[in-house]
Amino acid sequence: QQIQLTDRSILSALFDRPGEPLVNAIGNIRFNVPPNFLPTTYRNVTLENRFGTSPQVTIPNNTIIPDLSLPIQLRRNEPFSLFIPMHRKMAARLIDVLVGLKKYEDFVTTVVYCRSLLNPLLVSYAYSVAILHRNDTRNQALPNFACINPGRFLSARGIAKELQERTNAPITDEQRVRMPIEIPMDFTGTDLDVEHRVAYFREDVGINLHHWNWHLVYPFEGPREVVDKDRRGELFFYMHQQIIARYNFERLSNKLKLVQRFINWREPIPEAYFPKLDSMLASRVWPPRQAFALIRDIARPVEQTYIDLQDMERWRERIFQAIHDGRVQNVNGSFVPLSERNGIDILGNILEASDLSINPNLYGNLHNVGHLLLGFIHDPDHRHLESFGVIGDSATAMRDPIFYRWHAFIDDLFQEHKNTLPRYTDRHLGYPGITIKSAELLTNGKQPNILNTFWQKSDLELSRGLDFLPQAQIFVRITHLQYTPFVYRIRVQNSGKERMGTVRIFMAPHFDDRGLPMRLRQQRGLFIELDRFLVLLKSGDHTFIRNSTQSSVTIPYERTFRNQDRNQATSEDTNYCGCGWPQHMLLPKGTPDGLQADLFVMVSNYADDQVNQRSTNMCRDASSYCGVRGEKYPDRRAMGFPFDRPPTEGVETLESFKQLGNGNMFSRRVAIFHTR
Ligand code: CUO
Repeated sequence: QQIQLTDRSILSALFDRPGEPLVNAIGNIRFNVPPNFLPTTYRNVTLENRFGTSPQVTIPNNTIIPDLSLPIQLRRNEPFSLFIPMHRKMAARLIDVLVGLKKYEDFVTTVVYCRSLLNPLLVSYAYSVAILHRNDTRNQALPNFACINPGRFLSARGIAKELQERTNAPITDEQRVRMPIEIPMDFTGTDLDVEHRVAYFREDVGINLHHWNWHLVYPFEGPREVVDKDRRGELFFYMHQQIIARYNFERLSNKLKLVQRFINWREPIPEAYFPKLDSMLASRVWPPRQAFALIRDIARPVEQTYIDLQDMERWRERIFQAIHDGRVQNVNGSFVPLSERNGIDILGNILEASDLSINPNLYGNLHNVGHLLLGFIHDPDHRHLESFGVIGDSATAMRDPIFYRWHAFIDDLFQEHKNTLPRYTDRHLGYPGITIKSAELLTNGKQPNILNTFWQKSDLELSRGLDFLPQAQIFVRITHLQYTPFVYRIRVQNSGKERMGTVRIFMAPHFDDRGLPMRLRQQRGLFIELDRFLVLLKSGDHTFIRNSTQSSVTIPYERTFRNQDRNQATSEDTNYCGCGWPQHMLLPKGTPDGLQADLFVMVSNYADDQVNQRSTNMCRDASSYCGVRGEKYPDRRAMGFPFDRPPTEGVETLESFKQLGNGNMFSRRVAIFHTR
């Protein structure tokens, strides 16, 4: 059966089994391609009979492929990282080509060509970015990346070995692949390493998927229309700030100290990390980092990467200077103020750095290069022929404790800027006439304001990602944190006329790592956003009920653990958007005797929140951390409002903070219980 190039199933098939050659019928489609599309080894191979019944697509012999001479230089079995400047250029070029192709058919044929001849990690990245950003493909489903590239999320070699062993077991083929392969929770370490207590968070598949997807939606390189999104620099700040806040909440749930910023770059790093991941694509084991490793200058001819720690120190000084001056210098030498409105956005692009950096020569590439220095800590001059560690790839970076220490340092720079801004007053915080009478958290049949977490097992189906294994379904079973869904019940009084309000819900730990109640100055950095939504406020009293599963920071559970069997694809696939915090990780773990936390609810004045735009996008359920694809960020306030700035002089506690405004802010103590 012949299918047309325009057949949508081709887009999805091209993600499958990225390490297998085209002649193997990828994603059950046979690709009949011109000889120049194939590596020399396969040029004379005819399509095998075993794929005889699969649909076939033919790519004409005279197909013209755009100039890919740069990205094709990355060999197929080499690791790929966006943090390596040379790789970054290759990716930018490939994205440029794929997004720039006007005709849909040309796009597809070019991807088929890339799929066959270019580095599969580079291709799956650039191809995903292109799908998200082309007008003719932006509604196409992106597959769950953990399912097509399990090596970066799970121990893939362990899975392959387990399957192999089962080949000789006295069970049927059907049973063999259907029996889920259980991945133990503690597969990377023991609690002898205190940091391992929060490994379940760092190694969570959903959290790592969120981070990978976020960086796909907000690439820092590529054509202008791909990079230049509304408030992308600010979102870089906010999304990562929230990761640190959430991680700290998790640490307090496990009796660990708060994250220590990584500021003294010339001191050994006590935290070790042994990822136990292996990339089947790049045929390597991800290198570990020993305890007390030291970062050194990088000089690696293989990636043409040369970085001195001194450069980093200079960039840091210049950025601090600019923050304290309240202005940055652009390439023409003129000054641009770091204003209340968009200073944080300018700074985000400078720090990351993205292509939008106002002056890359002056301010460098601090955050990205940090990932690189840490990633090559075990082999800075390539004498051992080793590649980067997990911190060097956005799909794996969050597994390593150093990720949080590095980002806590980056966040500290952003806070340095926030400290220079005027404090919020009644005028910003209040909503005259609107009073919150009460706010409660209700879990079915339980005492109010008590939340519960527990361990849950879920399955992922990996047949699309395990190269050269049988085409049957393969399930792995993983154990992850989960919470019992709850509702917010919020009573609001409107003593004026009908209007709109934005409900903002946050939560923070009540006690610090010494067991003392937190001052707001410290606590404000630990507030995690739980939800944000609009309400219509008619005159009088209202009770709003909102489900925790509706949260504006999360994507539904099914998007993390969705069955990836192509035959069971649902219509939800067509507007699948992967960016968003996983629903199962909405709450921190808590403790067996109940972790004390402060719930904060605010109704802010919609007149100050409103963004004028007509919204059509279906892909908006995680807008707090991910924005809305193709639209402006749907909230005009500074991200993290009202906790993004330090409180005014004299306001020391959350209690006194909520006295500002006019009763439109509310807080109460809640507790999170964890059951084993
Ligand atoms: Cu997301 Cu450092 O930016 O990993």
